[in-house]
Amino acid sequence: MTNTFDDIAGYAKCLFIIGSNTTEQHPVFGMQLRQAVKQRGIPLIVADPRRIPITQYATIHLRHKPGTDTALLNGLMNVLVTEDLYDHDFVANRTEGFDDLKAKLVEYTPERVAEICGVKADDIRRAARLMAANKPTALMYAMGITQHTSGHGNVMSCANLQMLLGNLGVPGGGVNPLRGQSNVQGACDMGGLPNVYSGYQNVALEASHKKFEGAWGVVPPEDKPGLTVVEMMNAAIAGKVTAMYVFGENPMLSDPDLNHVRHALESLDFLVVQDLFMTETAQLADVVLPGASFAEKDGTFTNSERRVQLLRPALHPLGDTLPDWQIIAKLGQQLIAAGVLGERTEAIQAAPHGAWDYRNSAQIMEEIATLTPSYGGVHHWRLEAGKGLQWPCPNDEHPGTPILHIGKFTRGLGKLTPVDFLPPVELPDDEYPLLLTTGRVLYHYHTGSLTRRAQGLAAIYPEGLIEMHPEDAARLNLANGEIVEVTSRRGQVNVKADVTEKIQPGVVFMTFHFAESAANLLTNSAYDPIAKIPEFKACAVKVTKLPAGACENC
Ligand SMILES: Nc1nc2c(c(=O)[nH]1)N[C@H]1C(S)=C(S)[C@@H](COP(=O)(O)OP(=O)(O)OC[C@H]3O[C@@H](n4cnc5c(=O)[nH]c(N)nc54)[C@H](O)[C@@H]3O)O[C@H]1N2
Ligand SMILES: Nc1nc2c(c(=O)[nH]1)N[C@H]1C(S)=C(S)[C@@H](COP(=O)(O)OP(=O)(O)OC[C@H]3O[C@@H](n4cnc5c(=O)[nH]c(N)nc54)[C@H](O)[C@@H]3O)O[C@H]1N2
Ligand SMILES: [Mo]
Repeated sequence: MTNTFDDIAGYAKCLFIIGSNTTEQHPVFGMQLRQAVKQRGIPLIVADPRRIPITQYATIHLRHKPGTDTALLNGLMNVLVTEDLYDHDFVANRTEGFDDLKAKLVEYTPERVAEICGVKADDIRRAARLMAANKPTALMYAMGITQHTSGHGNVMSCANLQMLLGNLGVPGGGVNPLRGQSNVQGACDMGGLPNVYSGYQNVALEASHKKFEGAWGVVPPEDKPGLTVVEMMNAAIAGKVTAMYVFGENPMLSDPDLNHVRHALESLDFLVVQDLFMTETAQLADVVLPGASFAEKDGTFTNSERRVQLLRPALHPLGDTLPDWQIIAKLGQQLIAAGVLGERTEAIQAAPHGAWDYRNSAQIMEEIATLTPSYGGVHHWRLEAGKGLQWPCPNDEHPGTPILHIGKFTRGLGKLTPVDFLPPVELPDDEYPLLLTTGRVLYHYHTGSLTRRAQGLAAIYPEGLIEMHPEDAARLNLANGEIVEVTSRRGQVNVKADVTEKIQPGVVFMTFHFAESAANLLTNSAYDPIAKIPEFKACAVKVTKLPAGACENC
């Protein structure tokens, strides 16, 4: 996020939520946003193909077709330019590329966009005018924007819109991707990505290569960034990846196209899974290592607003489990001791941070501060004292950075980039006539390995459902609660129908929480060429009603 939860809740004059089910998936921030609307009376615009809890507070709900976000955002910007409502000062002083963007926006008149997206042209005009009249607008997005083959273009379009409105570098504004897992921001910050070291230092740059080689004694070749998840699965099938170490993930339910994933994992010579539970993925493993949960360890979590916070254990690790870093450090030490690293062993042993002999997590944080400019001033002793620190925090005197891009962007001028609308790669046709989009509900977390063990949650939300509009259900002569078979080009599942007007005609929605009706048997592993994120939010399916009693296990 460029901004913070509190400055958005306190100072935004308008909210624009696109592709985020905020009150169900980020309930605390969702509540803050709802309060801002109710208590400060600010307008709320929601762009989401479904009616979700927060849409009941919306001034305008743009209920567009899944996968048409770039068209919608271009349409909003078309109105800002045509009606001369954009921020001339900001565009002139802080950005470049306006003429190119303007030339592209001409193609996206509200009428044309209305047709692509299935919304009213006048609603697009009203939404653009509301944002221009109530500055700043804070823009929030989540997986509804990113999980498309056009994901990076969608994100650039969000940035274009906020730059045209002059809403960056100010309290109450910003482009705010709501991060998902408790420490997904921290994992990315620490180089849990195939192309960067910690603090987004590019592996391809000689300077970062040298720096980390000096610190650790060994690093991967600089001209070879690693693979992303879908690429790894494809490489496993091609025999180019032969071993995998999976921890804190359950790809046998969470990755797209599960039949393909199973084939990939079964093609490996060696699979290690480190988890809290015997998950669907762990069942395929050669070795399972028992990790300890968040409640049993210390260290830090970095949240969505870039705030590094101290984590304190509430329990001792159960049984033989260990905090993940201790398992990894033991493995590191054993690899060195066993001599399997060959001629590199000496360089690793001689390097200042090569030995994997950390005493505690505070010492790891010191190594991070030494090697990572944006975390240079983050230490446990500082975190003990207060409410955490928001990066960039380059030195011990630095107070942290709540709002990014004040006065200047990292690259200097903000680049306005023309983006073409590209539809999802798979669209409904005669054979597969419905568009499936997938996501979550409040009561469950991802593959359910944690939440399906909680009796209370299982009682409230016991099984998977497919949301389907009454018009589509009528065509199948289907009543609420009946079982249907859902088929895509990749797989098939049986699931109970939730016939509801929350969803629009022609579109169906499933969660990926339930192994018994695993949505990812259906999804498409096609991915965005830049961000490499799979198209979880759009694929084509066919739904058929099963005769009563036809399904044994549902
Ligand atoms: N209770 C709960 N909370 C969670 C999680 C959980 O599993 N359970 N997971 C966490 C994680 S890791 C993440 S990433 C976040 C995800 O948080 P969100 O992204 O908010 O959750 P999703 O349900 O994936 O999808 C969000 C919205 O996108 C909409 N949508 C679908 N297709 C499109 C489209 O084409 N365009 C647009 N604009 N919208 C579309 C859906 O209708 C849905 O309302 O939640 C986090 N919080
Ligand atoms: N169809 C569809 N698929 C999706 C998505 C979607 O919207 N639609 N969303 C995608 C997104 S945004 C995400 S983030 C992924 C999530 O996908 P995953 O991360 O694979 O899902 P989780 O169920 O959260 O799996 C996490 C695993 O980590 C284990 N675990 C928890 N804490 C710890 C720990 O401290 N240490 C260790 N070692 N293990 C631990 C849990 O037991 C669990 O098995 O799913 C993706 N898949
Ligand atoms: Mo996520």
